[in-house]
Amino acid sequence: MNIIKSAEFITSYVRYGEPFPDGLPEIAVVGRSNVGKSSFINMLCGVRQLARVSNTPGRTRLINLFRINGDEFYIVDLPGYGFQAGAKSDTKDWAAMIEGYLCGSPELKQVILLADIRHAPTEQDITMQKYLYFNKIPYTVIATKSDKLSKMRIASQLRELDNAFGVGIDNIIPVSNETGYNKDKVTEAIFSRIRG
Ligand SMILES: Nc1nc2c(ncn2[C@@H]2O[C@H](COP(=O)(O)OP(=O)(O)O)[C@@H](O)[C@H]2O)c(=O)[nH]1
Ligand SMILES: [Mg+2]
Repeated sequence: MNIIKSAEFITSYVRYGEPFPDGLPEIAVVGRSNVGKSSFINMLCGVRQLARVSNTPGRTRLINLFRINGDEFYIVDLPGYGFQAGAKSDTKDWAAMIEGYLCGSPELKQVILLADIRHAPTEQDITMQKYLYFNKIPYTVIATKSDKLSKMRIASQLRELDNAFGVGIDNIIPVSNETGYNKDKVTEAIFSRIRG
């Protein structure tokens, strides 16, 4: 059965230096600050406070590692981008850290790129998507906060996101981290990468 039965916070890293222990497959979550990364991980794992849901954007500048189903795979929570309060050098450090991980990890199976369904993607979202595409890193676009829109608005915003990302509308999954909408679909997508 493709189901997340247990999830455990392992540790945080200031930078990606060497591969994570045990060589488990990895699923990484990226997106701008406040898009709902922590909430998404909590929703997916069914644990309310697993990843700290922060109300202060930009606070989480660490790579957080979660181990799923005992020793089946890792979820890697990458620091969010797009927070302007930091110094320029912070942005550079951030890029080096993320790129170091995305191109350096031998076990990375899939990146989950989160976008807020209510807004057009930012320049950084597009940069990230292109980076994944050109580096041939498998990725899925997931649109958070769908509970804030009507069914009709969800459909039109998905078209909008597809226009910007160009991944095909069927490849963007709308979710709600509040209600758990499409949790099954996302879980399937993850397990098909881990076990497929
Ligand atoms: N309504 C709604 N709020 C959400 C959803 N996902 C996240 N949020 C809220 O958005 C804010 C930022 O979420 P967080 O998970 O900390 O984002 P992160 O910075 O990407 O880790 C919090 O106030 C969350 O409660 C969602 O799917 N629906
Ligand atoms: Mg977070």
